[in-house]
Amino acid sequence: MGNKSQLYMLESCPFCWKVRGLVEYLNIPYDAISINPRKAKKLLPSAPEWTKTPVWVDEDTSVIVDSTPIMIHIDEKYNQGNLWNSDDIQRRDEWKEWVDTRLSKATVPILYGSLLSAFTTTLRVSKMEKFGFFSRRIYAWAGFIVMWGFIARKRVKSDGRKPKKLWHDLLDEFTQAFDNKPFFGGEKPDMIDFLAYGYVSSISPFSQFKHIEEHQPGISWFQRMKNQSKS
Ligand SMILES: N[C@@H](CCC(=O)N[C@@H](CS)C(=O)NCC(=O)O)C(=O)O
Repeated sequence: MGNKSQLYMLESCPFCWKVRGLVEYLNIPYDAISINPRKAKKLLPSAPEWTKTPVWVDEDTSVIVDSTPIMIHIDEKYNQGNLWNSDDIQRRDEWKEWVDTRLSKATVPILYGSLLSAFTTTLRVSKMEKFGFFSRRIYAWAGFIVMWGFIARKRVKSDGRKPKKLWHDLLDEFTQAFDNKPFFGGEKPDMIDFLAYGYVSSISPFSQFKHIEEHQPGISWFQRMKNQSKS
């Protein structure tokens, strides 16, 4: 018997949600290893060169890092590259870039963009992650100041839009690229759908997801993606 693949991850990490959505859709057996965020540098098999989550350890023990390359690897190895292959490489590559820069940068503003949302998010994250006894409490009570004050506030200010408006604009742009089909990939989702699905689903444990639910074409696509994973 070969080894089972492993995903080193954090529960609240959007990049980990990307990989999880894909492996669940493809029904690949794997062990999810949630790490203590403060111990990533010690616990990740890719450290010290790469100390970010997710890290994928394949059944043949090769270590792959960075969410999109991990997903392309998994698709190639377990799914004959069916999701990443495309008749229009230029469209695919442009949208990969768009999703991994525009959507990836929009998760922090919606989760931490005001003092209140930063507070509720940090409290929830402190419960989701495998912190130690003291660091859980420190994170819950001090983390929101850091996330809001040093990271999110600057991003919201430089964008100029309220986080909800930002997300609605992005979801407009994304769903309009479907050309009246149910998915970016057409009748079936492709890799671009899964990259985007990861970022959107990472917001789903938080109350701010209500802003996403108010975007009709966006949430309809999200539900279709969710149903795909179940079938
Ligand atoms: N480009 C990477 C980004 C991964 C990333 O930034 N992960 C965060 C957690 S959500 C992290 O590990 N941050 C710790 C650090 O930057 O040292 C990917 O797509 O996997």
